[in-house]
Amino acid sequence: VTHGSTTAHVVVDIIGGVVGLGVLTALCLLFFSLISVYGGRLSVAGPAPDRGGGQKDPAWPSYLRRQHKLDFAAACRSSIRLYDKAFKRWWAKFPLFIITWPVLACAGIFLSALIAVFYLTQLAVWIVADVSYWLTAGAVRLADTTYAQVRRAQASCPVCYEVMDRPAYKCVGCGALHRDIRAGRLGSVYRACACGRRLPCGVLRAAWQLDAACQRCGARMHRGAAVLRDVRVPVFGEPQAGKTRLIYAGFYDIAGRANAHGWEACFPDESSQARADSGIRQIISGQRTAQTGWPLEPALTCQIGRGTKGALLHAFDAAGDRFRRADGHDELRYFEDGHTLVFVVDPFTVPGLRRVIAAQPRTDLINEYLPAHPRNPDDAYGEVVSRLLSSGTRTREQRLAVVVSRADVLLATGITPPNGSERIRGWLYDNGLHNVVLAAGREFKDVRYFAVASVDGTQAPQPYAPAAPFIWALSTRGFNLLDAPADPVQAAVPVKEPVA
Ligand SMILES: Nc1nc2c(ncn2[C@@H]2O[C@H](COP(=O)(O)OP(=O)(O)O)[C@@H](O)[C@H]2O)c(=O)[nH]1
Ligand SMILES: [Mg+2]
Ligand SMILES: [Zn+2]
Ligand SMILES: [Zn+2]
Repeated sequence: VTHGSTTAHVVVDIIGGVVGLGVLTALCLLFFSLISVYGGRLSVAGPAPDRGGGQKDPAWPSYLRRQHKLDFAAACRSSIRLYDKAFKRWWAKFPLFIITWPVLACAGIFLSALIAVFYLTQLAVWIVADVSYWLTAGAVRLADTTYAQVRRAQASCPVCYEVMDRPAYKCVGCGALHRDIRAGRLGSVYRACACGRRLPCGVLRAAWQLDAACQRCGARMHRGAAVLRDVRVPVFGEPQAGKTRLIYAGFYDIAGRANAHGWEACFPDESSQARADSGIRQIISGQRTAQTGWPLEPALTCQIGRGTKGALLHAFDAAGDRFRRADGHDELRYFEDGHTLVFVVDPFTVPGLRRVIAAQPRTDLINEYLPAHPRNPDDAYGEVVSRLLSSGTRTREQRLAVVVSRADVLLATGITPPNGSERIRGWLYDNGLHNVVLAAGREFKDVRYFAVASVDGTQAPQPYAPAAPFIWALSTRGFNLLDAPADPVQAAVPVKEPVA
């Protein structure tokens, strides 16, 4: 107190000192508690990991959902605890409390004020952050939903044939399954797995960055499943009709055409790759395809193109003998979700053709291909389709490709299969396949007829390319492999008058 100062000045100075001290104390307490909360996260003992009631995915909900509230409460609690402790120190006891308690009381007021300011600030931050969180999450979700709707995107399990809107995804860190990877309360752009690993949100990104697993059986699914177009083609027909060979030759042909048009084509899983390798080797070398039954699982899958422009083409070989087993119900599962069913007809079992060929002088070729006791394909068709219908398959929503195999052998015996769906249909009808022709038109949404030679696509006699039924199946799902005008797909070109 300098000379000349008045009593009023002294009072002001004392009040100023006390207030300043209080502010400093409160600030220190607050900073200390903040550091203890956020620095080590040690004092956040209370807040347990919030899995977000009802959420099955092993991920932490976004910080903005609940954790921020818990952290705020913890910060307040620890600063109040520190403040409380101050009253138990020696300098707060008799007789010093006469000085320290007023100081502490002031500090308490400032502490409350600071907590209030802190609350308002974090509330404002939270509101802004939450709004932008939901805007981002909404955008990511919308992109997913729009894509799925527009592209009718689905994913199918190569092992159990389950078809799902989106697969589950495995965490890169701990392998835990995330069943709903879409943006939501667990994350907008990224989510944190329970193990701490950051995973992308939304199918459009997860499909390429994470390993997909079947929602039903957990089997590994193809990379890009649910973003790539999923085209499912069950192939059925009598034993020896030519199903297996059609699939190999067709896929080989598809891959060749894809490459010629600048698409990449591959067999995206080991099992498909291994079987395609041996199957295609037989096609190229012109050998007969092995008689061994093709194990039903998994499907043979070919990927054409990449990213959002690509497609996965799955062919299911429904070995004929399995069909007749009474207990074979589960083996028909993949028919239910098939887009285009392929019914393979051995022309040497078609009554009319058979009569013509049998009347010819015997050659080795005829001896080899003319079965002694053929079953009429009409019966095979009826058996399968009635079973499908009785098991609840909605065939009216599916397409059917009726494929006459062995066009190359027919040509060698002097019979030229007609060209074009309508003509093949008439030809089969005239040769005794009334049931197939009439029933198929009633039972399926759309029926196309093909004649194919299941041989190396580059050597297939035109227009009997084995890829044709698959190209049609792809095109009905919006994937057009061939844009070239001179495309040899029989079904895709309108029926023209025969060239003289
Ligand atoms: N030349 C020729 N042979 C075929 C054709 N389709 C099938 N085969 C042969 O017919 C036999 C039975 O074919 P496969 O595909 O195993 O019949 P699946 O029992 O229906 O699977 C095999 O020896 C094949 O090589 C074809 O289009 N042309
Ligand atoms: Mg077979
Ligand atoms: Zn994890
Ligand atoms: Zn599965």
